Amino acid sequence: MKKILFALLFSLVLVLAACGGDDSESKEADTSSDTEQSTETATPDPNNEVNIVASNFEFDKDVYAVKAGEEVKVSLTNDEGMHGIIIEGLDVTIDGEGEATFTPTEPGEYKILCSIMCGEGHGEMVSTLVVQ
Ligand SMILES: [Cu+2]
Repeated sequence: MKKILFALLFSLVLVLAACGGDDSESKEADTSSDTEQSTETATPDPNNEVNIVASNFEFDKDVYAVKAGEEVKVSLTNDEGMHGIIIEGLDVTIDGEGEATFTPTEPGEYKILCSIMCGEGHGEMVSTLVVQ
């Protein structure tokens, strides 16, 4: 009889331990999303040769930076799927893979969006071009 009681207690401990494990997993997921947000705000050094690589459904960087008053060459490569770019406010469009050149004059932040309806994640394809 004692053996059965011990077995019951032991299985109860196992169930409690399993619940505790689930809690710590969800906490880990929260902290990883925090670190993602902090990298989004960092602005890289300006480079007027911008190579953007698109995949399903994001561009390879959250922020690209260029210098104002100098010619900028943007190229787009599709690593996965079929995407294009529109840079809002700068009249720059690349549909599919290709290049475009332009000279930004106004410093500021411009949105880079996907120009091709590529699927479910299309609306999430947003990056920023910082003109310094
Ligand atoms: Cu798209």
